[in-house]
Amino acid sequence: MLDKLQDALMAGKKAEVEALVDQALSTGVPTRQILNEGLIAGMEKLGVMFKNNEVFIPEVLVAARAMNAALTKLEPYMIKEKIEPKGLVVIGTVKGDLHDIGKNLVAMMLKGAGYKIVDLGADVASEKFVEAARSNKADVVALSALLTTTMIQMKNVVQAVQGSGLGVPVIVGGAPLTQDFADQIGAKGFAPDAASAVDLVHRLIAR
Ligand code: B1M
Repeated sequence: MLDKLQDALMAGKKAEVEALVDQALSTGVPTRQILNEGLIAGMEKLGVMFKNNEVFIPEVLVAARAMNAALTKLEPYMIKEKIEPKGLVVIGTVKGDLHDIGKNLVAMMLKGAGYKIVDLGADVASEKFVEAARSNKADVVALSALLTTTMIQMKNVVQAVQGSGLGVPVIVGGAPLTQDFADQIGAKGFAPDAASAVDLVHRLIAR
């Protein structure tokens, strides 16, 4: 049944995913197993396919929509069974930048990988990132920028987070960015796409 769930998720079949989650719950499959061996495993496979250009943004978006519906169903069980998220990531697009499609995709993939996400949206000032990292006890702060004129804002966020003494790593991504730029501004990592962002967060949190 969990293989079927993976397949339905990867195909973005929301109604089928919801029905399979209900069926798994009603036949006593543990919530953790549904989450790890069905949903997260399916999203991981899709992440690899996305990286290899075997699937594209629309497929990932429909799978993420199915994933969100399944997580909504599982949430009360996860709370009851005290299943902890793998970590908490504060994410947002930097000040002056309204592009949020890539950021949303990264947030969805991270959610799919088992992280709790605090999404601050787009056009977010550095102080907001710091406040959210502090109040949510973030493990990672992730920044997105799509404009050459706004990517420089990332340096302000890195400095603000470093200055706050929270010790939270800041990672960056977005079409105009490079690893060199990330190194120059003191970011703890750069991810060229959403699947790599998940790998990067895994590595940082495992440390
Ligand atoms: Co804008 N825009 N735009 N735009 N726009 C670009 C970015 C541009 C390249 C188009 C062009 O000229 N060819 C250009 C930027 C040029 C530059 O600076 N080098 C541009 C411009 C100039 C502008 C305006 C200034 C236009 C104007 O008004 N004169 C204006 C700026 C507004 C502002 O932000 N203040 C503007 C406005 C807009 C819209 C509002 C119309 C719309 C955004 C809608 C929205 O996001 N809600 C828009 C769009 C859609 C685009 C393009 C066409 C598509 C961007 C996109 O969503 N890509 C874009 C051209 C292009 O890229 N082909 C363009 C799909 C998305 C999934 O990819 O965001 O790269 P991407 O995300 C990837 C990775 O980069 C990475 O993972 C994602 C998934 O793989 N990633 C991360 C992203 N964030 C990450 C964070 C991480 C890790 C990885 O954290 C660790």
